[in-house]
Amino acid sequence: MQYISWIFYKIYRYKKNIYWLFPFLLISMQLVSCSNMILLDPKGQIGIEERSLILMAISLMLIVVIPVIIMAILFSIKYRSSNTPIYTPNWSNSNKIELLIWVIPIIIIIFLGMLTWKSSHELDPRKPIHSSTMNTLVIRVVSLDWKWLFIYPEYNIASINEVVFPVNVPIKFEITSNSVMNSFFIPQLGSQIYTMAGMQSILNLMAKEPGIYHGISSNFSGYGFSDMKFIALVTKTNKEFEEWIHKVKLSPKSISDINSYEKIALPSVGHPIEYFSNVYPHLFEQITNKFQVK
Ligand SMILES: [Cu+2]
Repeated sequence: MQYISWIFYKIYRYKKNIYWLFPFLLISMQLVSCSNMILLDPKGQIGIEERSLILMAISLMLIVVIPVIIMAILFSIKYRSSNTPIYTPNWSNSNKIELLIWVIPIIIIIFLGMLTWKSSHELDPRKPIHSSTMNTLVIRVVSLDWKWLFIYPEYNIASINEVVFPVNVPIKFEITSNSVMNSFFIPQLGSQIYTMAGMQSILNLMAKEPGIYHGISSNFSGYGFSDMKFIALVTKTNKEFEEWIHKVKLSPKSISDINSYEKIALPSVGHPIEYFSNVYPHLFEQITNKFQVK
C-alpha cells in the first residue's frame, strides 16, 4: 500500500496536473487493502461455485470493457484539437469494424446467457445437496425484529443469533419471517434468500471447512437492522455438534407455547445469544400460518 502511494507521489511531483491518475489510485488502494473480500473467499460448496460464476462473468465482460477503456484514452489523444487532423470526408463505413463491434458482444451475450441458464438451475437454493455419507440436517429459521431464531426440529431445541452445524453435512434451512421481509445470508457459505411472513423459503448449503462465519440480514428492515447479525459455527466433528446440542439442552429456558414465543419475538436490538432447551412441536408451522389469509 505505501509503495503505491509513494509511486503516485513521485509521479505527482513530476507532473502536477495528472488528476486522471486518481481513479487508478483508488482502484489499486481497493485491491491492496481488501484482505477480507469474503465473497471471494468462500468456505462452502455453493459459495465456491458462486465465486467461479462471479469471476467468469467478470472476465467475460472485461473482454469488452478493457478495449473500450484503452480506446477512450487513445482516441482522446489521437483526435484532440491540437493534433493536426487528416480530413477524410468520404469515410463513412467499415465492414471490419462493424463485424468486430457486433460479433464479439453477441458471442459474449450468448455465452453469458447459457452460463446464467445453467447456473441458475445448478445453484437453485431449493435444490437439495446430496451427500453419500451424511443425512441432511434441517434447521428452521425465523427472522424476528431484530434477531434470528433457529429451531432444530430433530432435537426440539432453539437458539437466538447462533446457528451451529457440522462440516460436510448438507443443511436444509427452512426459512420464514415473523415480521417484515428480511434476508438470510451467510456470505462465505453462499446464496442469500428472502424471509417472508406467511411463507417458507428453502436454502440448501454445505460448509466445506469448520469455522466461525458471520451471518447477516442483507435486507433493510428498520431501526434495529444493523445489529441483526448471527454467528454460524461450523464444527469439525459430529461429536462437537452433539456437545453443543447438549449445552443447549441444559438451558433453563424453553418455548412451551405460542404465548412464550410471542414474548421472545418482541422487538429487541443487539440481542445476546440465547438457548432454549425445549420447543413445543409445530411452532414453525404456527408462525407461518398466523400470517395466512383466512
Ligand atoms: Cu474491502
